Amino acid sequence: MAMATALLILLLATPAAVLAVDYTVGDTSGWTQGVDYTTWVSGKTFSVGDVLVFVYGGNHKVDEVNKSGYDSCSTSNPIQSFSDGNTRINLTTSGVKYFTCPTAGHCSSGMKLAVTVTGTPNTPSGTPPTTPSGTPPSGSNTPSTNTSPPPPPPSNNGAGNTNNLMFVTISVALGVMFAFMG
Ligand SMILES: [Cu+2]
Repeated sequence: MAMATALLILLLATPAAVLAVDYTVGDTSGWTQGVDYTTWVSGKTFSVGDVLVFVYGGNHKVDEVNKSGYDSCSTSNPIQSFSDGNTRINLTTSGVKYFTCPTAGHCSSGMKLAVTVTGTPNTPSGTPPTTPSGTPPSGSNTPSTNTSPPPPPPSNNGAGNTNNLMFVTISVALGVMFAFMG
């Protein structure tokens, strides 16, 4: 029973883990100039466990900055700096995360991103987890009007006794089945 419960919990927990979302910043445009990242962010919900993926060419970089760095497009004090062209930022904490491109003029022309991360991991919306049902599948109930099987004849032969018991059991099962159908 403990095993079954563990399996059930695993099954219920798995979809939540799968729902962690990778967000490619700017979608197909990627991390570049000429994309309005305020528009890109709007309508999206970012949760702890999600990932921001920055895809960009060699003349761009990704700096994670604080709010003042974001507001002023300052490149002097980044929290983290990346230039590998394919940067995955794991959103591990809630709060607002700020990113800019430190290449001269890029941030001030709009290459900046502010993402609000909510504290709870993504859960399926509108679909509450299914609870295990206590009722057995229909049709498994045996009719209560059946006569109980006759006791097997006593026998000193162990093998014969087992065979008789099997025969009686099968006969009764068939009888019950036909009675039930007919
Ligand atoms: Cu840039």
